[in-house]
Amino acid sequence: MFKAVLFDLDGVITDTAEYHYLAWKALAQELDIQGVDRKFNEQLKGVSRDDSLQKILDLDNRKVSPEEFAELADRKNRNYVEMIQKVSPSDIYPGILELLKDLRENGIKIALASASKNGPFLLKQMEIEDYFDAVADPAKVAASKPAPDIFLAAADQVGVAISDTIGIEDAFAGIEAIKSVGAFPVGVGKAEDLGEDIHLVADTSHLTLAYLEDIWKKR
Ligand code: B16
Ligand code: MG
Repeated sequence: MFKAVLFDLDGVITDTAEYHYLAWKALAQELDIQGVDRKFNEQLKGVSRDDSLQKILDLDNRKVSPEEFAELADRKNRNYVEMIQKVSPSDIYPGILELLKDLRENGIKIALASASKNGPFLLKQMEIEDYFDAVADPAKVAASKPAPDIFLAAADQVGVAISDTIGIEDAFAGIEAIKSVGAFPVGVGKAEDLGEDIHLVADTSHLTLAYLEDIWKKR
């Protein structure tokens, strides 16, 4: 049986993926850069703040100084942080709290493998930080998703071999990261965004311990 579950945050535990999208869209509008729509946004999911900004600037071949780049990233984050102040336990996606409880009762380790530097704040807002045996720090890993570093760090922090873990993700970049190191991926979303070759759930209400045990056995 698997020994740990490595959770993505934005788009898996709660709907902050939407706030990231709205904050990037607002920034792009201020910069008069076209093309930050929902389809393009799929490319930003799971991608670090700086890499996301670079992808947006590249849409318009826009070149900015390092100082301006830092200011833009900071501006987006300030807007995003304002949006997430009201996040509360009622924003936890369906089924996630039950899954956290069941994992804990069954001695399965729980770790956060989010690219977001706002992850610890959000866990606190949702009052679920005590369920997490470890929170990997995205500021300390060399490369962001689709590199596997954050998942490797999360598995390492709970003392479980990566091959004994399930990684749950809503982003293509995250699924790539999980696959590349032999963890077992479960996607939240659509095959057209995440691929045909992995187990997918349409929404988190299907993410029960029984479901994870079942697909693990059949892998
Ligand atoms: P921050 P995840 C990712 O979180 C988001 O999907 C992505 O849109 C965001 O740019 C990234 O975190 C960095 O977030 O700006 O808050 O540090 O999906 O890996 O939980
Ligand atoms: Mg995500």
